[in-house]
Amino acid sequence: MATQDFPGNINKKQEDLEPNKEESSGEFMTTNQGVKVNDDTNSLKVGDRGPSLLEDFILREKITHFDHERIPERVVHARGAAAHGYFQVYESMAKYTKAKFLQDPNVQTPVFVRFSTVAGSRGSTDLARDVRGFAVKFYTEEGNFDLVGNNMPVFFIQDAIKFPDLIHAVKPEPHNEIPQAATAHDTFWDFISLSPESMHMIMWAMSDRAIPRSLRMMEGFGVHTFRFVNEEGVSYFVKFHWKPLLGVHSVAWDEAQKISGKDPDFHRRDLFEAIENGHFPEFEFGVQIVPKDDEHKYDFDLLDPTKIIPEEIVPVVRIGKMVLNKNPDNFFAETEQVAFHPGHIVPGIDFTNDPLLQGRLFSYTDTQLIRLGGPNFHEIPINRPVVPIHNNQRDGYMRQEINVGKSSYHPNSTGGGCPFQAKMSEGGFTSYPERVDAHKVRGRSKSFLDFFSQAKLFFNSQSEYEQQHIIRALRFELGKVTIPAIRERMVGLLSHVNSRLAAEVAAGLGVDIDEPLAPVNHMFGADANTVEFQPVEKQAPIDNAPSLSMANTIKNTIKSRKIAVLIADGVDEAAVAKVKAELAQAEAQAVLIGPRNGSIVTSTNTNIQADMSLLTTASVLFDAVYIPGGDEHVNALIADPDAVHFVNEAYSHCKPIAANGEGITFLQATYVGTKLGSNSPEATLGLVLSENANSTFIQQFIDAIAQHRFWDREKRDKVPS
Ligand code: HDD
Repeated sequence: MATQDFPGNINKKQEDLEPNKEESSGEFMTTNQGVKVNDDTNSLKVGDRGPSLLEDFILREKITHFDHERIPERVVHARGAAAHGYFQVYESMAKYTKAKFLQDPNVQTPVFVRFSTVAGSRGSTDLARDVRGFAVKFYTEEGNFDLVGNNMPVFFIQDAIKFPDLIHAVKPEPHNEIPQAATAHDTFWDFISLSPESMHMIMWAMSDRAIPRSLRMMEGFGVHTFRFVNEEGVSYFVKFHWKPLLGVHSVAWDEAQKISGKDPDFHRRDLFEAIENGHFPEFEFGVQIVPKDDEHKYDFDLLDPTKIIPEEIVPVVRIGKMVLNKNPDNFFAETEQVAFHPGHIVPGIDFTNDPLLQGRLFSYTDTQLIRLGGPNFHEIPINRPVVPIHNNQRDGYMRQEINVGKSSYHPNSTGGGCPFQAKMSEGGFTSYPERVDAHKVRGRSKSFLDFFSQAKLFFNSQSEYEQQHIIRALRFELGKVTIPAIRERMVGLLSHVNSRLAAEVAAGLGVDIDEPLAPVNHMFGADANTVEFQPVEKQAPIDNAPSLSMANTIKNTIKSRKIAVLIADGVDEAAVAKVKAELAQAEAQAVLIGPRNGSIVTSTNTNIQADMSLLTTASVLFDAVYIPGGDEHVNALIADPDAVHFVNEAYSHCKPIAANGEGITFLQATYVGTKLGSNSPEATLGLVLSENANSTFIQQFIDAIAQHRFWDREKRDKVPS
């Protein structure tokens, strides 16, 4: 039985939030005590020009509330955007887990998902080179399950005790609070250069995965190995994945930096607008399942969060789908106050002994206590489960619940023994009875000492252009490091991943690689420099994992893509209308960009409206560009340096560009013109030209947009942009 009918955007969580919503339309203004206010713009004074009176409770209340509006931002993942939606399993997973939300394909479980960057402050840019948080709160019939993951499947460190150090190193430097939302600085790379265990994650973070085109176009990962437990008590290891149905796509680094200036809210806006336009983000939920007895079957440790299980070894089975179909009503109340915790699990799911996960289990409640101000943060509407809460916890700041009766302890007889404990058969959570028999040690397992084999596997699995992007990212990042020894140590570490990678990065940095430094391992305490705790050189069991390359992602849709159409007076209206309509058919959005806002007079003397002007937008905010025909229009574009720049920049970021009729003459006047007729196949990739804006031309353009980018153009040259 379905918990809710989803059409109409109402699910159980939405209904639960409803009583807390406030809508002022048609209402009188009141104080917080409900007293109607007759003047909200003048304080109470002694005469018109006299001092304000302390008795002005309206003034005092308003200013006091304002003074206390801010709460601490999250210590990491401060910048984020979120959405509501639902999750539905494709078929029962009873064989592996008893978790109720994974049993019935007819049940839709409400979710709230928050995407984030890690390092920047709340007001920082969306397009920082950074890991993206991917946190999902499932409001299940058995309580809340939070899957607090990232868009990369591994992590920088193996033990939570290093997390404060990692974050201190990546955050702006403490003496001058520079740089904001960036890893390209001394302290981050100093830490990394002394932490060889980070090398696999560094490959991901330097890849284009760190600069997604959209929050809707990135994968998500639970990172740690978790457990499934079925009704019989049999346990399986499980890795969680989210697979976006729009594919995994990124922007160029130069583009990311420019978007950060032109629209620092780019990802947040993209998510919000997509949902408002009915292009609901969809992610399939995937699991990699490993039977308990196979725990030691692999050449890496399942408990090591710097390792993946390659999909080529254990396939990802897609078991359900999440659809995000409603924007929050209020950013602060929902997106800011939502409190995730990897320790929020439900029967059928359990932890493993991954030392990073174990530390996280402490950190998340602790952080909410300071961030949200006390132990009752679970009562904030966005955080409360859709099932009732009954226990003997009481009081504390801002308590909302009015617990009735005189018993607040267990066992009791005054309350008839209630609330009762639930047996496992009644749904009571029972931890998986893993047997652990060992000495207490402050140390790390030697099975965690292979730091390079999966970094190698990742680099080797990338396409040529992706490898080049990693090399350039490292040149950029390390090029901003001011201490030569840090760069040298990094080149030393890179040489353990791939010699060409190290050589090319070194060449860009002017580092002599004849003698790369051996990896220094400062991570393992007193034992670090003993022979037995040195990094182990291993070969991954496979040389290449195609699933790791974004070149192999889905490229069959242009749904929700934004296409710039450059127009000026004299534009061919029929062409604009036809292209716009056919792009809309393919669920993409054409945005008309004029030399000014407002009406543009077409070649047939009609008027069309420019959606934006060249002053208010930029090519970096679009996926592709189209230049229609029209003599006068083309002459105007040729004479407009901003229009020429728009196209040059789109070309340099390898985007599809289409032109028809006189639009081609305009292209000839840009840098792209030097490529037209070129016999280099790469140079003209993604250029779609035709005399007429007929359907074949438009289909070719659509096919080109679906390809996302023509990165091979970069092989030829780099355009000034
Ligand atoms: Fe964390 C927030 C993901 C390791 C301590 N983390 C936070 C968020 C995400 C992650 C997505 C934002 C949640 C939101 O949107 O509110 N964190 C991860 C992943 C990790 C990881 C995938 C490794 C696999 N985190 C990690 C460690 C620690 C923390 C090892 C501490 C020992 N993380 C926190 C935190 C945050 C947080 C300080 C800040 C705000 C919050 O929790 O609610 O407790």
